[in-house]
Amino acid sequence: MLAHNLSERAAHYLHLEEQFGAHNYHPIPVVLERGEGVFLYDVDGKRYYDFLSGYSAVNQGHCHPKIIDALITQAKKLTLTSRAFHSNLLGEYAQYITSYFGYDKVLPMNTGVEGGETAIKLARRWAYTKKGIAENKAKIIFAEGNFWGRTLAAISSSTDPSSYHNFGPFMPGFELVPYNDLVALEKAFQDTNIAAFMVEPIQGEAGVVIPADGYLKGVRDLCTQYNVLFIADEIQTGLARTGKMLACDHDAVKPDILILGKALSGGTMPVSAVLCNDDIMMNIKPGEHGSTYGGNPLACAVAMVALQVLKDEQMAENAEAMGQLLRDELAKLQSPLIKTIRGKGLLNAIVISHPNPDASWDLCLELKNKGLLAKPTHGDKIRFAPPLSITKEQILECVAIIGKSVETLQ
Ligand code: IF1
Repeated sequence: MLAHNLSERAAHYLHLEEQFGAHNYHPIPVVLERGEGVFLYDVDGKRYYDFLSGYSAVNQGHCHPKIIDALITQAKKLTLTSRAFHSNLLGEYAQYITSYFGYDKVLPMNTGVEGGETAIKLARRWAYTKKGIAENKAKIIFAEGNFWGRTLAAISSSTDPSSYHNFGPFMPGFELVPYNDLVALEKAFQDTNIAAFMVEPIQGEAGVVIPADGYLKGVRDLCTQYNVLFIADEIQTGLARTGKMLACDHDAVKPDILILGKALSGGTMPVSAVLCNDDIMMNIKPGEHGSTYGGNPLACAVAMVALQVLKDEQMAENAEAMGQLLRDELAKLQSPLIKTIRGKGLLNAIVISHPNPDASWDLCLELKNKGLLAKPTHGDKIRFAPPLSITKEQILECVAIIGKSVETLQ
């Protein structure tokens, strides 16, 4: 069943996708062909505000000129050497990013989930070689409601059946505690075989779930006290999205292992990175971990510019200010349809209150008709996460679109 009120051109592309592509997504019925800054344009030239930003991979705005220039320039020169040989850019990038975030070393990967897998392998290896946990006994703790990707290890820690059902058997050595619960975490740390606690500073997929002030500080202190590694998954919350360069910065805590992805390339190609100090990183020896594309010169060139743009254009500060404005203006709508407004910086979500279970989907269709693209997550929540370059006038225009759309639904 294809979506209604689509143009011939759009329907044509949808049919192709429907017939020849796996049905592993249920997209909003819109066919996009161009992006620029905060805007996306469909195949008929209609303009939309992008309120998803590629799940926070496009923090710098679509096709940022400086990032694209870096991509094109390097692509004409050298794209991939493999790690069988050195490249000039890997060393330059490694120095740049480790100095940017304050860690001894970086292990470059591609997708976010590869970053998570790498962080877990580093933590297990540290547990055996440094903490003295018996071989194959190391445990990693995750928070209920976590999401860190789609690999078999990632879904082994999931509490969402749509992520793990009928994909078993699962990875052993993973345990769960409630999110935002320091008492439960300390109880779990009584087990001397715990290698690490891997956690998102704000749970994105769960619907922008923000822990209590001080939670991350509590995690940091407990991990230090019990000699457990604090792994922060900042793949979605990092890189200025929540109003600070890292979401951990809100609590002024420094994780032992930092995982970055998504906007690390400004939405141009998969680039992820795992940062930590030598006492953790140097336990993996040559030939014990890697990837074909990890640390490729093209990714290094793009990532350095993507990171520099965040600072040069003060995107964290803008995310802080524009996020506050967005939440304040949404509250002024006083719509009975909007039960909750929550977020930090420009990672926000509304929770819809309506008897019709399809209300959040219908609202996203209405938003699309009025020129704003967003998508529900977990039923009644709609994530509002535009690129961090958005201006005050654009925020106000988007709130007007949201206001008109909720009125239509009411
Ligand atoms: C999908 C969700 C978001 C992530 C965090 C690691 C990864 C992700 C905090 C893995 C990826 C993406 C995956 C994509 C949709 C999107 C998503 F809805 F799935 F959960 F953003 F919230 N850590 N999130 O959010 O990074 O391997 O994808 O590069 O799988 O549908 P990846």
